[in-house]
Amino acid sequence: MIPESVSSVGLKNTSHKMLKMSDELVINQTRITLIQGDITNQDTDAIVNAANPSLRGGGGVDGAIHRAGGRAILDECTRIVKNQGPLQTGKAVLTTGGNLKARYVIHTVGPVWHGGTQNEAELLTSAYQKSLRLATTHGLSSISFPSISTGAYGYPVQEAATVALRAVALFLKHEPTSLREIIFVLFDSRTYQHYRTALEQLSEMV
Ligand code: AR6
Repeated sequence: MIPESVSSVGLKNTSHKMLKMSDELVINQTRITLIQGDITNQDTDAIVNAANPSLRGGGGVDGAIHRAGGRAILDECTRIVKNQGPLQTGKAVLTTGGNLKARYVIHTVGPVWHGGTQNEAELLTSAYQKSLRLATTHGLSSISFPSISTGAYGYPVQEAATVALRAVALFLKHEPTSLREIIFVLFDSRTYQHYRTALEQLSEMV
């Protein structure tokens, strides 16, 4: 279920400039792009990690980021959890990118899928928007996202793609940002296709 705040209604009647393209959408001065690939190879200012509250690393994209980025990321994550406790679902924190091409990693925790009964769409929206706010606070111009929650956390990809892209579109419509480039790096072709369909639907709505 999509919450009212990210429903299509929120994106209509806009005077902001939006351009429609196949796997990109420009909202105001920021381009959203979809690609298939491995996020650890991205050279955007930040890449986003689909972490868990312990910030100790794990499987999936989290494991790949810690392996490629090295010990400096884990050390900073450990300090953060020591100071402020486990990272709550829907929140985000920033660390160094260590050995990655990206200067920073933004760690966020998406919701575990419980059939849509536990505010999953709101929490997923929050994970994306808190990450975008943090990037803006640091004056970053580019960021890459994975498909948060759709691996180990079990969020159905079709629904997650719609929520993710609407969350980003609403952020760009309503909040000033230093970001000019937002790239979704989708690991497999099935996930990429679902995001493409969701982007096309979003483009028709705006
Ligand atoms: N680049 C881009 N996407 C990737 C990569 C990669 N290198 N590797 C995997 N994916 P998941 P979640 C995709 O499970 O569902 C971890 O153990 C993957 O195919 O990484 O939010 C954490 O520690 C899928 O499409 O994240 C947490 O405990 C997407 O990334 C838990 O998993 C997300 O899958 C978080 O689960």
